[in-house]
Amino acid sequence: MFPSDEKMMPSSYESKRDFAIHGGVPAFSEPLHVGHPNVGSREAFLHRVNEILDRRWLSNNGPVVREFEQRIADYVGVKHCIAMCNGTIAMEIAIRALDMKGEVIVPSWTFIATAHALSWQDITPVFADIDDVTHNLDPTAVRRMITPRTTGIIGVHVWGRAAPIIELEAIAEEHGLRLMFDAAHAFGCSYEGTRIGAFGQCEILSFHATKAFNSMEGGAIVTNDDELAEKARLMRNFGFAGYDNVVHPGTNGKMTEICAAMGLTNLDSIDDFFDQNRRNYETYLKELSGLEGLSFVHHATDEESNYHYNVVEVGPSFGISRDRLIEVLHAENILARKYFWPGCHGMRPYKELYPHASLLLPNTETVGSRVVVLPTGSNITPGHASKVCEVVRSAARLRP
Ligand code: T4K
Repeated sequence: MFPSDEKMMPSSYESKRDFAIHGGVPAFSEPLHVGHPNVGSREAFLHRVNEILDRRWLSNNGPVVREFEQRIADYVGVKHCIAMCNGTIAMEIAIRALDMKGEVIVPSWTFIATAHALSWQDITPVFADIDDVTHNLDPTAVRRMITPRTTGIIGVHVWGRAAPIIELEAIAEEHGLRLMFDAAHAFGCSYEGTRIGAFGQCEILSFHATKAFNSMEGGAIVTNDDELAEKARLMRNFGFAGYDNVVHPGTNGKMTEICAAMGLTNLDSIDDFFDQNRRNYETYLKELSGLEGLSFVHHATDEESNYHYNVVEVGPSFGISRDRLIEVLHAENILARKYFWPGCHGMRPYKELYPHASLLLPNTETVGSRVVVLPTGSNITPGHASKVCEVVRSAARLRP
């Protein structure tokens, strides 16, 4: 099913150090992406699409969306999955359904959507610092940011590793705050043996094309709370509770049948996707460990993981700077990313709100200046990953 490793035998690249950035030939003729989509059986997908077209039911809670919701709820192990058109809308609806307002504490070290989902609804995202090893929220920093206006916390399971769930639950309980999780990275990951998706009052999933598991575009709210699920379902469809009867302010958050068909198709191949990701992760880990100045952000070994993010930190003792390494990798057609540099607090809408936020976010600042995310996915083999490692090792010997 996957491209053969043989096509990507180790080259003499390292010994020659013929960097494309210096006019040499790129290590890869085609770009290697961080988010190249995983695609399951084409036949199964097209079969589903034909059925959808025959049925002429394309959206508005159709049968494929309902099947998809059931399969996701079963997979995650929750009572309810409310499928949405994307993860951002799912988060906006969850925030509103939970009646968050005023200030909500989030990490700055997350994709901008987490902060935007709040500010889009006139709620102030208050950024708390992260743990510099896991890159997840630091509970002590969260406590420091609580004010009388705080109504909630959104924890993010960054890179698929669980946020400090127990500690955040304790803080939420102590201060009477709502708690939800942004699990956009963590589909298929677990925390103390329980699949992520079942924690807090609800969790948000993203099935964007670039995720380990995708429905092209898509997202969901997953929860065990019946009332919240019902409210979110109404809000997803303009607040309609039947013909001519609107009972909530709402929006259009509906998933299409075609997206659900893609989701069902990919769900059938999910073990293959995660296995391939794990093999790539293990290759990166083995071949880059011990390289001076470079450290790996590990996936939890005692938990389930989708192994979708291969994250390294480039420290001061690495041969070249993080940004120079990215330049070298891009020149070699390895489209590594600096996700989420410079952090939400460094992006214009929030920088203007909190010009001095960096003083309160020292770990976010340090991590943000060091992270490089390396390519993976079902069209990248351990052979490719190995060659990427050769480039990284050679780049370490370049001088600024
Ligand atoms: N919370 C968190 C923590 C998130 O990470 C995200 C989304 C959300 C919430 C919101 O969920 P959604 O509303 O998106 O469902 C991507 C995604 O657009 C975004 O979904 C994702 N996080 C974020 C981390 O990454 P970009 O800016 O990296 O996309 P782009 O176009 O640069 O693509 C990335 C790489 O993938 C490129 O090398 C090209 C390649 N690619 C991309 C697409 C879409 C392909 O090869 N094929 C494709 O179809 O944002």
